[in-house]
Amino acid sequence: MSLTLWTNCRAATMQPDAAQPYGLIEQAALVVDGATLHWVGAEPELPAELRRRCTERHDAQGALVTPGLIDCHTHLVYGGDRAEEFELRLNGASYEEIARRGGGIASTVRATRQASAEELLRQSGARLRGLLAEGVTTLEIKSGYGLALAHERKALQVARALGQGHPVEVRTTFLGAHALPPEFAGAPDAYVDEVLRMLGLLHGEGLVDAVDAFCERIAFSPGQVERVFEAARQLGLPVKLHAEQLSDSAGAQLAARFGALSCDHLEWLSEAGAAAMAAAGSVAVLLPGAFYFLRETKLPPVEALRRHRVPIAVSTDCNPGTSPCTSLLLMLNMACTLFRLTPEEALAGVTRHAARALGLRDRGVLAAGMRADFVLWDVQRPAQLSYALGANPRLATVYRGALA
Ligand code: DI6
Ligand code: FE
Repeated sequence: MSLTLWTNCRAATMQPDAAQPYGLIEQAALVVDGATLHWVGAEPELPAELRRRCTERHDAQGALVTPGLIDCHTHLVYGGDRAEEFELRLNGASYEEIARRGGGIASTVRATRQASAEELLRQSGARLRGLLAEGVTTLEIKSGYGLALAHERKALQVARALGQGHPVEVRTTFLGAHALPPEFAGAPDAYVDEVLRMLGLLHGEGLVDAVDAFCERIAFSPGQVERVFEAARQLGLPVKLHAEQLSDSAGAQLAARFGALSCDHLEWLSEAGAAAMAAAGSVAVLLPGAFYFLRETKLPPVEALRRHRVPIAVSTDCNPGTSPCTSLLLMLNMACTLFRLTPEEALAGVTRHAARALGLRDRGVLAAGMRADFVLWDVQRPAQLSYALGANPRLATVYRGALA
């Protein structure tokens, strides 16, 4: 067994219930065994016998170490962009108006269908590398811009290929119920039938880790979402939901009934919705990039989430229409400035709670037995990660035990 020792660092372990904020350990040492953390603690407490067994040693030169960042909600794989729509909005059109006129998601669906797998891989790879440059080691990628079997398959295959070609673990989510494709205009229930058929086939091909839907006036009704969730349950797949982004449809309560991993957006979440999420153990994924980009004014009910002890995650929502963003560090800042999360809550939101939002129990904190995914930062204190706008103090990423 070959062990690797990292010393001369401060570690924000993000361990819950730790005595120090951020689970901070001064003068920390980490011992890595293959792809797993074997020991994490204060260096003076490192057993001499364990130190002797470390055949490889790294001096972190005073860096701050955090768990690898986890971006738990992205639509990273899509064709084209929506800069033109951005311009329209700045000339007075609203997001909902553009969507009703066949723009919005529908225009990205056209571009995504036109793009070959190679082209999608190229365009999405550039975005992925933006995230990796800031220390992301796990990310979720949703389909939902194909909206037809061949194109949903293509997007999910590209997502898998991105994971294979980069030092990152990609979790795929089938979001067939994202928007109504033109072929099914006026026939949403028939499209939901098609969503169920696609889900069965794509799951059979090993392309689906979870199932999501967009529950909204401009998308799918709670009744339609429920059919998708029933199908997911039959297949043993976890669900999550784009809920209460533009209005309150009680999507959170619906998702909670299916034990959802997370409910995402949540600007219009009610007290009852927060209570239902708490009872179901669902994570609240806040997406400040979309809030900012749409210039929303209705804030997610952070106080209610805290009161109900709903874990809060933070993510980019990387997508062409409402959050063309490949910076999770910027989202930390926005979660603090716009939503008033504390820097500690924000960092937990892209580590421990983001892992939970993906149903992953082997990462998101630095502790023995967890995956050896961690980031070395050139900062003194963890709050600097959410404080700066546009800085990238990452020094190095260790992914599954190896320098990435
Ligand atoms: N909510 C969003 O913010 C994105 N999808 C969703 O369900 C927007 C997608 C887009 O406009 O392309
Ligand atoms: Fe989204």
